[in-house]
Amino acid sequence: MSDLILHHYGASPFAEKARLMMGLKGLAWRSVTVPMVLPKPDVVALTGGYRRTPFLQIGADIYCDTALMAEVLERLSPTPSLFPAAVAGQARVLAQWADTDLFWTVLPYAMQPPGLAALFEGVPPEAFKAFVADRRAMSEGTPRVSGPDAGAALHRYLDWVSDMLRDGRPWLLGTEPSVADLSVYHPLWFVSRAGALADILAPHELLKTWMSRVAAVGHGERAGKLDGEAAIALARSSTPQTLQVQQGLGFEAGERISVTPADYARDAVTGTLVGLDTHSVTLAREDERAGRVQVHFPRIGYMLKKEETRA
Ligand SMILES: N[C@@H](CCC(=O)N[C@@H](CS)C(=O)NCC(=O)O)C(=O)O
Repeated sequence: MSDLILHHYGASPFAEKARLMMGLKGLAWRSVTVPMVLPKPDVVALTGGYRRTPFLQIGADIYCDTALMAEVLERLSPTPSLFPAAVAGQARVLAQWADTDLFWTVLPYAMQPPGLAALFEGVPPEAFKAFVADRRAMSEGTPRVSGPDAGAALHRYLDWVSDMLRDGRPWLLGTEPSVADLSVYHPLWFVSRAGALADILAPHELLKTWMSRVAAVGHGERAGKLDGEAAIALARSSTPQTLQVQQGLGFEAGERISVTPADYARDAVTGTLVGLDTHSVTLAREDERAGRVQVHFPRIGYMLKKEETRA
């Protein structure tokens, strides 16, 4: 039975990136389908409040954000690598651009009326309304980009990515696939599902061939399904790993800390600091349902704050 449990839903682009990471490494994993909108009680029992999709569970350890998941999977299963040595730096930089700028260009582009009609085909109107309200609340305070502005940027971004492929290389950074391919792919996969708006991809033959190559990476082996309750029970019966807090990074082991995404869905997770280095931060928390769980975040993109210790 696989120890890797992916909490995700089918239509999530970042979840598609995570599924492809499993595919690239040929990993077996179990699947928990999470709701697309709040409330997410089973998610929160495990994460302590982080609501974004996907996250990875290994026993009582919960890994948030696909950037961290990539590093964790790489450690567990080094080959084939998501960060081939010759292009590791470029792969991380390109992946970060795709997960932020490209993704936040694609979203307002694909969420224009013809895209929404295709993406939400067959979804009851109440569920659609709930989705719109949920995402509005989730992205409160983040600047809104208009559809036409996003379309203009996307045209340029598609040219940029196509330019990378013009010398006939199979993957964006050369002869081997890397995390960059999966990160650039997932927003474009979302565009490809946006009905008539997917026509923006049409002139880009090299890009489309590359997209088929990435899609063929597949999702690894789906080794079964769990419901949220079973995943929580599994966390409860597991012991989290032992970690260290590196000195000199501004926080001490045992302090009560909150971790909040710096960009959107800014829900804070509060717990006891048990792990910290320049790569990641880990909080331990006691949950009524899940028991003692450790929630891990990448250090980049997450804000740490000392909280008052509870009396
Ligand atoms: N930086 C995060 C971004 C994840 C993200 O934004 N996921 C979207 C779905 S594609 C999300 O969480 N939407 C709200 C939700 O699912 O509740 C990552 O790499 O995992």
